[in-house]
Amino acid sequence: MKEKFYITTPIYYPSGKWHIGTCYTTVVCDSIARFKRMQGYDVFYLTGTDEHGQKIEQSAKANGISPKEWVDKQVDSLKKLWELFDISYDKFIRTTDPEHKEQVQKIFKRLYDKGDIYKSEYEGWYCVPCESFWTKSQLKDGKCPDCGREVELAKESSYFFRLSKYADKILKLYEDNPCFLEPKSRVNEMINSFLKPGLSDLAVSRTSFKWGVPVPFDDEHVVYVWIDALTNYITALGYASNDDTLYKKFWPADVHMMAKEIVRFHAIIWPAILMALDIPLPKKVYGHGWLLFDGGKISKSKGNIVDPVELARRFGTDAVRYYLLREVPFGQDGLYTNELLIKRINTDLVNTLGNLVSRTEAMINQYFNGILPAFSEEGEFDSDLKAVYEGLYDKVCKSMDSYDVPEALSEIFKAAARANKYIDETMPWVLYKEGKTERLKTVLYNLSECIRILAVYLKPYLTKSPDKIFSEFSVAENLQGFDSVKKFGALKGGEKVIRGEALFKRIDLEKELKDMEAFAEKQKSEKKEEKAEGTINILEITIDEFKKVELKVGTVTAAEKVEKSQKLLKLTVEGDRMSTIVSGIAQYYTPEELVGKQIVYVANLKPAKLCGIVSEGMILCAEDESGVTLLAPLKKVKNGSGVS
Ligand code: ME8
Repeated sequence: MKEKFYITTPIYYPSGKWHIGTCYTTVVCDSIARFKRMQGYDVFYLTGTDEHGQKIEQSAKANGISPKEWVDKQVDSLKKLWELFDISYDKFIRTTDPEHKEQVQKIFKRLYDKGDIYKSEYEGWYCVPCESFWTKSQLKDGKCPDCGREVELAKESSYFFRLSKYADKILKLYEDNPCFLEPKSRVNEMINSFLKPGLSDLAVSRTSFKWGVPVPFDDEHVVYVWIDALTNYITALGYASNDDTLYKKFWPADVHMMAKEIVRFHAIIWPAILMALDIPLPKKVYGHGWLLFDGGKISKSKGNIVDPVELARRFGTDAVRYYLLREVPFGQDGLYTNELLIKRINTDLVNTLGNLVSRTEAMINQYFNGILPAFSEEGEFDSDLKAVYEGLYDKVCKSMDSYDVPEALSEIFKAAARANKYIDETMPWVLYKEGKTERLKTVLYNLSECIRILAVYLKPYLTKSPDKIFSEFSVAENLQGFDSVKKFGALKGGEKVIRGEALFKRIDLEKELKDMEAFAEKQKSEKKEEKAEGTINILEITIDEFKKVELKVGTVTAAEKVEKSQKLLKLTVEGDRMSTIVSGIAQYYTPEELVGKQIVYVANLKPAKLCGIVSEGMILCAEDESGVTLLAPLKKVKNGSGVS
């Protein structure tokens, strides 16, 4: 029976803004899944989407559609992206799948019945975009430590998971099983930042929004993100369903792969949930680094988006996949820049691989009419070349066993470079000139065999080029797998070799960079326009909502600059009562200009302190590129008149 291998990506939030960073884990996992399949494993590769929560509910509302319609649209676009990048997942789970919802309810009930979930009250600082509660000490300058936005103090009735009970067990898990969490640096981070300070019980339900899996025995609550999301790794296999065949076959997972920001959930909360359910733990949690862009994580919240579809359109999916897999030192952060991408393509794919293939094809066509000669006579440099290729399997497997994809690729490209060196060493054109035909045959045979072997090794990483190579060198199907690469010399000779188009086209760095920059600028301005148009939709409010805003006309009776501020003026406004209003219009009006003027202001705004002054309202202004101008009635009206 085949050995099984179960690998997962995180399930992605259907934000609709997919960027090159989003693709990272999925492409890495895809290459591992493909590699394992080639090794003969029975592989199950799971990915999917995490579709519940307040943020989704809000996005859908802002776009005037139901949450389900919103997520359907986003999931559709994500699936198209995975198709474009040839992602060979075996299942795409959605947390809105009816089966998943039922399974989550069963799991929640099981944990509740066991006493590992209990009801209490939660208070904390809540960041809406991140859907995260933070303790005061976790806040950064009073703001969300993840995205830097405002947080609000929130309190609500909640069900809690007894996470605290599992702290020692998790520590023991790391001790007994040093390979459970990798890279090793993440273990120290978990111990020092979370386990040692002590774990608090975890709020696992919410009443503040409705878009989630209902707690089966309490209508007021929906299951909050982590129990709903993390359990996807077992519900996808049918755990707690009528058919758990896949669960029995594939659980425990061989590896959960994700970026470092969610390691805590996978290396602490997830094992604790599994311990509480009394089921085996995954063999490994791997927290890789981030793909960085302009010094920050490419992140949906921060808006630094690099469009993977556009990159694939320009350079092809093989090139983008290769960049992702090769450039980021595994486990560490890596940088994305247009320049690095182009240089990688030109250096490795064009110079090393592409050149080797096109030179060899050209020589076989020129010297032997496009028919691969058979191996003829052994010569200098051959044994060294063979040794490199025969030693490759162990090296690549060793790297892939530790999921070090860049290292595996580095080994493969070292072998490609060795073959290029062999051309320089043997100088086939000189052999041809000197009529050393037998030696020339061997050299071209050896080069073709190297190319075949390289194509086999590249199959998990590049999904198009290896097939092109096989077809150009007429490589039989039984010579396209790992069985055929451990020993050099499987090609027979006599195969037809055609001169194909270049596998990868050389990119003019400067020209392409300029073009990419111009494109990015254009995209940025189009996005701004879209946003502006979108704002009209997003800000739709009902008449009743509008009526809540009390707009009044008042006269500015006094005005002065606010000390220590360039922008603020303190105004005394006489409406139906006297109000102090601090307004950011000092760049546009002097205090003197304002006194005696009638203006329109919001009279029922919650007072707020600005530079130590309590402001009781807000002046209305119009704003365009030329600056700001106050709004006023066209003729003088009674102070305190309403505006409708
Ligand atoms: O966190 N570099 O979903 P998410 C590398 N739904 N990887 C990146 C990346 C970058 N710049 N940006 C995103 C969630 N990723 C939860 C997960 S799992 C039970 C629930 C990848 O859409 C990386 O794998 O925010 C990261 O962990 C994941 O996207 C986060 O995706």
